[in-house]
Amino acid sequence: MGEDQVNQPLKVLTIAGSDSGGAAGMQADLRAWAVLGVYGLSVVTAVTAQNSLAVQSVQFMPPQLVAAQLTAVLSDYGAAAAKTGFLGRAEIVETVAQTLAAHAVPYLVVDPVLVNHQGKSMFPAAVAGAYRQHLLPQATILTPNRAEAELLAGMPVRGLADGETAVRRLAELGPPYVLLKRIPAGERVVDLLFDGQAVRRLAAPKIDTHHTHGAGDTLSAALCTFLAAGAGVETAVARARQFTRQALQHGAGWQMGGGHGPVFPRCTPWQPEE
Ligand code: PXL
Repeated sequence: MGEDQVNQPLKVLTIAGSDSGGAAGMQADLRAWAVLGVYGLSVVTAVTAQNSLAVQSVQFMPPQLVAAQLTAVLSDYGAAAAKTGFLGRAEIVETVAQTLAAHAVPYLVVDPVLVNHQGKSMFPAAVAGAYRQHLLPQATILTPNRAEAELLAGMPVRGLADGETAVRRLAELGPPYVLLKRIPAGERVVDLLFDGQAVRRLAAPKIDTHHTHGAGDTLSAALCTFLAAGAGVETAVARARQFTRQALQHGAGWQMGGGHGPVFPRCTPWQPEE
């Protein structure tokens, strides 16, 4: 995928944090994009010092530097689609929303990184407020996990019935599509896709692994690619879920570090020419 008629690659943009451990954040996005054969632009919002056990330290970029990176790439390359990941500061969320609004990016995937994999809120409450007020009105699709949906919709999501209410509430904040990920349902996990009319239940078997670091990033990066390439949202979501499932299966066999290991999309190894 990725080459268009005028011989240039499909360009996609991530607005995300750096994960020194290489599992999540922009490293996950750029890796997914290399495997999918598209050209990744990357605006860094924060640098994290982290490994498989914990995020140990974070330094946020000044909002003006985030805006300068965005303007630099969008005024020259442009992007067929963009995604946001780790933004973490209300001022950064607002700056990203304002700067994106000044450029025509056809699709925006908002992966609201707000809660860590232990279910703890990562940032001050004002950050979720900034998403609601500034960024969600511009999103094509919002991809929260259960805890992030609870925070943004302001309601508990105990199961599928709550989830169906939450996706409708979230869509009222702006995004025409909402993908609420990973609601446990017996032996399966269910993603809910709301398209403004109906909620679709997308079930998959649980994959038995602790190595899920970067799964959400990989899913939203893949989704961004398929939207950029012109797939409809439903098809793009189906392909992104499949891509992520394969990356989870691939990473499940690895033991890297002492904790929560990475997902890793499968790719064909490079071969030297004969
Ligand atoms: O997986 C969410 C995520 C994204 N980006 C960065 C992160 C995390 C989770 O900790 O650190 C930089």
